Amino acid sequence: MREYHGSDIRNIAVVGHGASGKTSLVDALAFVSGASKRHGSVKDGTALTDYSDEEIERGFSINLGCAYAEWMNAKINLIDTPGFLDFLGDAVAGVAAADGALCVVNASSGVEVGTEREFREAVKRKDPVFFVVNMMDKEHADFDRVYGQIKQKLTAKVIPVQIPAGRGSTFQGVLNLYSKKAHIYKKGSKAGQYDEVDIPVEYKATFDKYYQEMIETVAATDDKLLERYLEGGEIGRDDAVQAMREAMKRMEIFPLFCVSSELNMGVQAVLSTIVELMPNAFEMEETHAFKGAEGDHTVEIHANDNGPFVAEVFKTISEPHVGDVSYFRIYSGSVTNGGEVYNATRGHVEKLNHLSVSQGKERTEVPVLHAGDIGCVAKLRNTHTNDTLSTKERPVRLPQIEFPESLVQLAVHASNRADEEKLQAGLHKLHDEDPTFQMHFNPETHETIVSGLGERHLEVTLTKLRRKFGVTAELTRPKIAYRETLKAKGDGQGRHKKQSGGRGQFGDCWVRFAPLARGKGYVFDDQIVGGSIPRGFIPAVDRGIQEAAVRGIVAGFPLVDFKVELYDGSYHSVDSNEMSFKMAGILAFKAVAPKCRPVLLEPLDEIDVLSPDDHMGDVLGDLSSRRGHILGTDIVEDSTGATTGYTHIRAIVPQAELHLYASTLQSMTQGRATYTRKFKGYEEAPHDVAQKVVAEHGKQREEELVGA
Ligand SMILES: Nc1nc2c(ncn2[C@@H]2O[C@H](COP(=O)(O)OP(=O)(O)OP(=O)(O)O)[C@@H](O)[C@H]2O)c(=O)[nH]1
Ligand SMILES: [Mg+2]
Repeated sequence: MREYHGSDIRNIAVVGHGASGKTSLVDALAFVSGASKRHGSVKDGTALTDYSDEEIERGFSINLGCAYAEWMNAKINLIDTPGFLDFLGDAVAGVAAADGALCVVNASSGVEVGTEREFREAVKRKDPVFFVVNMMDKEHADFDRVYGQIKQKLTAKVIPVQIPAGRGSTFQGVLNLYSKKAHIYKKGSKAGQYDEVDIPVEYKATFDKYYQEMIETVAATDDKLLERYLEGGEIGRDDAVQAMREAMKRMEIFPLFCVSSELNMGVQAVLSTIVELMPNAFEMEETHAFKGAEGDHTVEIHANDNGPFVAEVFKTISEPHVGDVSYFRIYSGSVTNGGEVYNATRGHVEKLNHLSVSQGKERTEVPVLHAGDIGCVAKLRNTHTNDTLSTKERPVRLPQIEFPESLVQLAVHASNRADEEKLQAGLHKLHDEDPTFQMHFNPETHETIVSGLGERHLEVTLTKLRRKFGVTAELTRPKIAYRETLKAKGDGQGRHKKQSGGRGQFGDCWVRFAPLARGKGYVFDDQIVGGSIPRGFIPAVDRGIQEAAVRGIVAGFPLVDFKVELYDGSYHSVDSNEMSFKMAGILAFKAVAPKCRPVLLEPLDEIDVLSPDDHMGDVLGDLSSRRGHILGTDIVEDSTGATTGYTHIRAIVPQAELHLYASTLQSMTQGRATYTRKFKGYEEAPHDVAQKVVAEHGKQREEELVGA
């Protein structure tokens, strides 16, 4: 491969709903350009960017994949992203590493949840986007309908530039509004060979209608062109391309194309469009405002080859027999094969041995890579996703990619108890590879909790765990960390006396218990006067009570928020010792706590749901069926004060009712609502809930005893 500089590089993220044909399109683009020798297929498991075992087995993308095409003297880096929202993290990373996005829409199913979600990701980053209606060869393909949906649901600024000639089984080519030519594909051609002809008469009327619309839209973005247009002048191809290119950077135009990736039809025009309309790798410097941190001050990073080297790792994939492969985007400077760089995020030097570019799973070693390019390297010592690589002389840290929050939580257990340690190590590695997969240990329930973007995300992660680390594990519903507390005062005695042959044991204490406010924990108040219990034994009573409190009384959960007053007791000058007084404390707890109206406390989360207004009713209704308490709603406005069609709903909901809430919310709102949650505190559980927990816990206790 020849050496490319940023002005000849385009970095494009391919986004869209699941199964819209993104992976197939990336394969077609690389193949038609000649950069990839065979036309792979998702169905056969040979697509360029779906090469992991998990992807081949399931037939959809899980990891982002990098490929490239060389076209019109430019190198197009293509980042294929997964469409399923469970793997949104990789779509976000792909968009972050690119300078523009190509949003793929299925010609028969139209705009779907993932289309909307991923289009929004690209818009959020202020990158130019163009749409491609794919699968024009399929039954029920309907370009006009999809165009209408994009206009209505995504952006009114969409404008067709390439329209289909025929559809479904009669789809035979594309009409290009710029060149005013038709590409009619040769029947049976595998590589998308076509004849370039004048617009066939049967399409003339449609062509004229779309042409008029496009030229008016383009003219309206540029004062000079508009003037010329209004005076009846002609707007040539080059002028139209130039104006559209600039308008795209300002997000004033989103062009629309159509293709069939499977038949390689319309694909050449997409390649040319990427080169002609998308910004080169230097152009988005201003929009992305490359600023990084050096120590505690901010430094500007300029997109050129002469500056110091700065790159960001946007993806890590651990591959069998290879180890971790880090994919990075270079923002400034150049780097040579075998060169040393400095990981400023972690503070150590890394050597870039076998510096490569990747065409799917094939990696080709290159002598040098320049600013704006995307490269990869295997086996870095200690570098992870979101780390910045720079130089020792100028150790810069770039702002990190903001990954979506992981809200679906499940407990994980190794199927074989002996594998518990391997499980922990494996889960840590998987987190390094995928920041949206997280884990933590809940000391209260003694469970390892994994969180991700969806159930499927967690299932796939466990499949990886089995393949890579040989550990089989299961996912279960996490245990809820209930607690207990007291609702009334009470007092009584704990007396421990044992006489067995030699030296006896004796400890005796009198205590008063009283409830405390939520969150106050445990307070021990020593009121002993006159030495009825010697000073040295008092902490032992305290310890005994605390030990007993951890095991609770209602259903075996820790008892909290209560005060203990130790006000009297007695001792024996020979038989009393610390152990005896600790026992006395335990006995006092057992005697007094049950008299103080003990109750079950349940943990509550405060959640904030961002819901589309047309689903507000469903979301609110569902929250109340989950025993949610609505705190308030806030209409979301944009910067001009106009409504956005979204409302924040704030509510307090018991954790026990939030199991897999993210999935329900997604299906209830076609994936348009999102939510965040944070722990709020504990409240008394309603009677029926407490009864259920007590019954459940009793059963578990029995099982534990039988198993022991
Ligand atoms: N008929 C027809 N089928 C297509 C075309 N493009 C893709 N397909 C098929 O549609 C299915 C989905 O294609 P993919 O390329 O995997 O879609 P994707 O958008 O990458 O899907 P995710 O990775 O799940 O987001 C596959 O079975 C493809 O063979 C096309 O142009 N025409
Ligand atoms: Mg895919």
